[in-house]
Amino acid sequence: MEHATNDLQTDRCPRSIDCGFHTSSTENQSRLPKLLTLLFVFVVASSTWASPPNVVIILADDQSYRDFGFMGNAEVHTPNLDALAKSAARYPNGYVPMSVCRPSLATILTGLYPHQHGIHFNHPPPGLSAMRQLTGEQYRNARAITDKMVTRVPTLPRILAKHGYACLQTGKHWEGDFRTAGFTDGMTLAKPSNRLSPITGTREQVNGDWVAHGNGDAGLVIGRETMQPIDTFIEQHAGRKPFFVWYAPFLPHTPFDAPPQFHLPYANKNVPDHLRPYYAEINRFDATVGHLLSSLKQHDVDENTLIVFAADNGFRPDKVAHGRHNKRSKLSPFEDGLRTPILIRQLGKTKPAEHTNLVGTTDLLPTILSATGLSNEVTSEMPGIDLMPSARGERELPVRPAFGAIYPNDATILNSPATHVRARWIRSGRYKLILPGPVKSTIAPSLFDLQSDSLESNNLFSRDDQSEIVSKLTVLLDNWWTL
Ligand SMILES: [Ca+2]
Repeated sequence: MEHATNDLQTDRCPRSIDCGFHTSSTENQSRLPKLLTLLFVFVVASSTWASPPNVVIILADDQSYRDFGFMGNAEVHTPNLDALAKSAARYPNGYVPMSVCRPSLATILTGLYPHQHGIHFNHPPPGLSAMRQLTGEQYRNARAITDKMVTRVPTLPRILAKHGYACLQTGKHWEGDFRTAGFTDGMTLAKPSNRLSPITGTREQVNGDWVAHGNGDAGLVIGRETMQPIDTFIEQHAGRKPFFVWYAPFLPHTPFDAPPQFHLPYANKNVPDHLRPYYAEINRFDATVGHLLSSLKQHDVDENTLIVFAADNGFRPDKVAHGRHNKRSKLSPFEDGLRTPILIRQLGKTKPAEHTNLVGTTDLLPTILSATGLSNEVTSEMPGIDLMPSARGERELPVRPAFGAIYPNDATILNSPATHVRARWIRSGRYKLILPGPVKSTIAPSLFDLQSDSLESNNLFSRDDQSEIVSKLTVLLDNWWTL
């Protein structure tokens, strides 16, 4: 783990209080006048009570909304996530705007839709296949151009760091070095790691040069091989300085190589073969969530830590090629790609309850800034809302549609999201409309009634009796973003 040289060194805790915390003892206190002791206790207690919460974002990488125990899946083994959900404000109808890693993660970092932050692709021009022909230096340069896009807009870690938070990046991170997005500490360095592997994000070009694929390089071992950087970071800052942990492990993402113990819960269950490796990887991810929550408890910060959970996009294995996503999940406009449960928990503040109105990952940044007392950093460009009033049980969620757009994995040119769009989608209430174009694709104009057809198998788009709904949703979609 590296530490940014421009890290804010200032401790938010006033020096006098900080000294008191670390040097006070029963013997010393007994020599103090009683009034001074009481004053001291009062000041320390007030400081502890008023200290801003730590923030931990836990992100599943490639997991369908329906592959969690708490979302009703009786086969998949997710005891730690289920326990977290039970104690959290639960939003089962959450959406990401685009069903692939980089644009979705950039939305969580910025609170903006991909057409706003501009990072609507995983790979910059000329695209991944063509980039494999480049030398290592050429590849690095091609990626570096888009690494800088995230510096053009406010980001959650940059805002939190400005207000005195230590901000740790681990796992998936597509925006180059962790410092680019504003983290003060991190694992991803935008350079090849020490071995070739998907789980080090390091691969070999056609000419033999090693390159960082771009999805997190050395940071991708978090969860898969170690949790030490997070444990060390929590230990370093717990009770001393507010901290933010970005935990976005390369899990349950392929490669599906979970050790045997993560297959055991499925040994006697009737799980289809194509789901078993994926379910084992989910169990493995779940165990790391348990580790992280235990670490917070062990350092006595679980009470003053806001935990936010979501998936960056959905995934469901192809029935033949088990390591590949099927056509209706990742990169698609269907529920298995776009929908995710969202969990929000701050013990003593939020209430365990389910909120079924639609929410999105665009809401996470305003929510976290609200919980940390920094709502004044929310800009008028950010479309999301603060979910904390609903999470605290103070207010019902407003009824809103969810929107997004589907783009190809590769960008052909930069700063032109509209020319890449394969389809736009809207969910409003029980209905979902998908409108293809302008880029030619196999996506058909579609209208689904998700209340009666959760698997989106019955396309109502051409039915005469549905034309009014299609018109209404088209207007809403055009008002959201006209191409
Ligand atoms: Ca992903």
